[in-house]
Amino acid sequence: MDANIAAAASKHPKPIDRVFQYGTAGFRMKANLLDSVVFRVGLVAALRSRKLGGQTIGVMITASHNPPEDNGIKLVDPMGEMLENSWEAYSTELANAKDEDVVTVYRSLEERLKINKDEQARVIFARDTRPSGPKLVTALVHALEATGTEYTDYKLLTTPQLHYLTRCTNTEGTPQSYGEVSEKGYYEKLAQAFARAMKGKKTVGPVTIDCANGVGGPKLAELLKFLPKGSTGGVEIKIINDDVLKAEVLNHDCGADFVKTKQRAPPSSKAGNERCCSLDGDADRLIYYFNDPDHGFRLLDGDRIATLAASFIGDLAREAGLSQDLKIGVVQTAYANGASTKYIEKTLGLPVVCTPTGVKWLHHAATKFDVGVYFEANGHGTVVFSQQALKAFQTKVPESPAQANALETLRALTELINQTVGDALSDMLLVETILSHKAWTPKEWDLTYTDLPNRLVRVEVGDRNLFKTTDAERKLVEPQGVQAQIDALVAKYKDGRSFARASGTEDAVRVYAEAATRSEADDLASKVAAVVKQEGGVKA
Ligand code: G16
Repeated sequence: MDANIAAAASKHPKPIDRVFQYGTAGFRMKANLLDSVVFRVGLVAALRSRKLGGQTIGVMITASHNPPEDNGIKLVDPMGEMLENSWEAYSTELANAKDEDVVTVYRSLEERLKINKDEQARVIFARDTRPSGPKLVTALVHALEATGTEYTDYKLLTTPQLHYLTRCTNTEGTPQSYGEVSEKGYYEKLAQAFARAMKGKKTVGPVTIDCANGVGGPKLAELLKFLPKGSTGGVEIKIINDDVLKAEVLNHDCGADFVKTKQRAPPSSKAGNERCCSLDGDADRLIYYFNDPDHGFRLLDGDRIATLAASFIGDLAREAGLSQDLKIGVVQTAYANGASTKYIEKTLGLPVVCTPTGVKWLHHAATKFDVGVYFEANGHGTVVFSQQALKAFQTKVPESPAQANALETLRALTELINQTVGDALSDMLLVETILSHKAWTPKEWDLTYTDLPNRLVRVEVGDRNLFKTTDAERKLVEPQGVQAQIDALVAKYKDGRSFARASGTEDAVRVYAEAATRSEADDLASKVAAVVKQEGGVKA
């Protein structure tokens, strides 16, 4: 096998002088630099599967919200979660090995991690619609074949579909079975759960969905075939930005990242005051918005989806007589609007936990609750239910028809929500369900609390790795003295808050600022950005 790996590795040489790092969501960069990385991640996937007794590992080739010329790769653990943290370092180690050392590092990891050489490795994989995908798949397949790994190529999928299939594959035929192991099984599960959750309810008017010209477009079109039709229980969906043939339009002037960072609707969106939402390039993020006749563009971001879901599930748990038995909590990051955190703690009366950016951190923290609602402000998130919660929903004997209804809706939600990872399609159906139950237009949703004006700025610096944070990324420890400068700026603004952190998916530092007024938030953001720019070194 060593000779096979060495021969295959020689077809995928590492670019000299490049240092790779497993970031917020795997490896991401210009696609033309990724060939060797993908090959080596394939080797890691084989090792990980064998370490876990031959359980199936998922591999997703995508750069999500990044521009079309980028690509990326990430690994999915057997239950559909992000790769265990310690393995990120092993992936980075193998990705950076010299070409001639690939086999040695592979064997050394096998040795150090006490991996059984005879265990059969299993991997499933998929990719988004980027033109670089097929070539990268070839590199991945070379690694899987050189290591004798059994694999299934699911071709084009959204990232959350790949997470779903990974969990289904590993739980098939067990009491924890997560669903049928097929793309069709995914649509059927979501559609059936939606029909149950919507029983007797109806959505108000259509929802326009911007698919970022990514893989979410064709997959949403497929999902529509399975969704209930008609005025009761159905949802009228208008799809826009679903062109996957023109590579250059992916995430361009559209998509969840565009809407969130620019704080405006995609120029292609013609919707008036009705509900609109945007997915990102691999359909794991969701952002809602609408045009308020009185106040113009209104953004309903990940914080809003979290508060909507937490309040709805909290109400259902109360109606079902389960509120004493279940610990419900919300997980956010430093990007969460201060007003949302206050609303969750003070109005909803629920605890909030803050973690660093990256779904892996939020997901982990959410599993500490019976109902853990986690969303990043950028629209990436989901809800996870503990075994105790699932059992309670199944076994609680209702004492009234209202309790029976609440329990049935809770059970339907556990099926509707993709508990493996944030899933824009599943989250969209969740939001539609909740708005229908509450008979809310987006305006009523928007009125639950008032966001503090905020601004997110992307700052290109010489070396983003100079920026090191602590306290869930809310404070900089390096470069020295920069945090003091930020603190001094923040102190000048009413309700001011700001932080800077290196992106894990782009070569940039992100600066977030919020304050009592729009002009103050903008002013604070640009001043902090200027400090970051000045301290960020000069590009080599
Ligand atoms: C990925 C991660 C998210 C993260 C985002 C931006 O999203 O999965 O958790 O919020 O990157 O991360 P950063 O600020 O470090 O660049 P996606 O949708 O691009 O996969």
